[in-house]
Amino acid sequence: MLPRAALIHIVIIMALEELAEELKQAERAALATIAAAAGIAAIERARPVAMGKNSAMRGLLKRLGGLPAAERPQAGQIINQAQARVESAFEAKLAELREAEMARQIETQSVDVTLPGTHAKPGGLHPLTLTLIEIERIFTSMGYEIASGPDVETEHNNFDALNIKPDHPARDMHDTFYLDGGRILRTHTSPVQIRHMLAHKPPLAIIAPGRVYRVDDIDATHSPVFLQVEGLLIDRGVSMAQLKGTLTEFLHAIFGKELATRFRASYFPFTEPSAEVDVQCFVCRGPDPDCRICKGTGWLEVLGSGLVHPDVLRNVGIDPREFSGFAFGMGVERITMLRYGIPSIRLFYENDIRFLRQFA
Ligand code: 2U9
Repeated sequence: MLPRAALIHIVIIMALEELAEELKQAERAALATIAAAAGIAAIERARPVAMGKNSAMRGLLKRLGGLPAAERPQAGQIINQAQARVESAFEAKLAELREAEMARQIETQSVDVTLPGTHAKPGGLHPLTLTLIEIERIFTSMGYEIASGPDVETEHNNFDALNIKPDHPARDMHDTFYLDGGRILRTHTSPVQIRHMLAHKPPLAIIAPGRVYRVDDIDATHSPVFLQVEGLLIDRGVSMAQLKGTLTEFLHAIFGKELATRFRASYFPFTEPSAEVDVQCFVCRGPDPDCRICKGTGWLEVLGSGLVHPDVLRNVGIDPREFSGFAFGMGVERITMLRYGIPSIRLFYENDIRFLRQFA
C-alpha cells in the first residue's frame, strides 16, 4: 500500500497529464479550424470556436480550480500560452484572407477611366428674373437707383402716406393680408418710395422691385404673391411730358420700337393726373375683333402711372410748390407673359422643368 501522500501525488500528476492532453487536442482543433477557413466569412465564424468565451480552451481554464493551489500558476500559464498561439494564428489567417480578398477585388473590379462622365446640364435664370434684370438694366441706364424695403409694412406706409383713405376698397380685409400687431404684408412696393423720400432729399430717381401680396384667388392672371416694379422721380419742374418720354423709352426698350404706345387718363389715389399705358397688341397689331390676346381692342395694358399727388409729397415733408414728380408701377409677371407669350401666371410658380428649360 502506498502512503496516502504518494497516492495524492499520483492523482495530481494524472490530472495534470489529462489536462495537458486535452489542451493539446483543443489547440490542434482550433488551429485546424483556422487553417481550414476559406474566406473572411468562414474565419469570422471560426472566431468564437477558436477563442470565444465558450471555446474548449476557455473551458480548461475553468478547471484550474480543481488543481492544488501550487500547481495552478504553471497550468494557467501553459493554457494562456496555447491560447496566445491560437489567437496569433487567427490574426495571421484573417490578415492573409483580407489581403487575398483585396487582390481579388483589384483583379476583378476595374474602373474604366476612359468612360464619359455624367453630364451636368447648365441651369438658367427664371423668366421673371430675366425680365426683372432687363427692367433694372433699362432704368439704371437712365440714371435710376434701385431701392428696396421690407415685405412686412405698416398700414401708414402702405396706405395712409399714399393718400389711400381708410374707406378705400384696397384696404378691405379681402385685399390685404393683416398680421398680428397691426402690421400687414405690403400690397404694392409704394412704401419703399415713401421710406426713400423720408430718408433722402430730392432730386431723386429710383425704381423699387419686389414681392407684393394681395388676397386673391389664383387664376390664369392672378396670384396672391407677385412681383412689381415701381418707379419714382422727383425734381423741380417735372411734368407729364417727362413721364411720357421716360415710359415710352422704357416700353420701346422692352417690347421693341415697332410697337405703338398710348397713354389713357385714369385714376389712382396717389397720383394726379393719372394715366394707364398701353402697347399695341403684338399679336394682331391693330383692332382685330377676333384677337384673343387683346380681346379685339388692339391694345395691351402694361403700366399705371401719374404725377405724384401733392398730398403724398406733403406727407413725406416735400414742398409740392418747389418739387413735383412722376411715379409708375407694373406687374413683372404680366410684362413677362406679354414678352414671351406665356398663357398663364401659374407657369411661373410650378417649377416645371420643361417650361423653365425654354429660357435657359
Ligand atoms: C409713391 C407715389 C406714387 C405708383 C403707381 C401705379 C400707378 C399702378 C399697378 C400696375 C400693375 C400695380 O402691379 S400692378 O397691379 N400700379 O398702376 N403705381 S402709379 O405710384 C406711386 C408710388 C409711390 C410715393
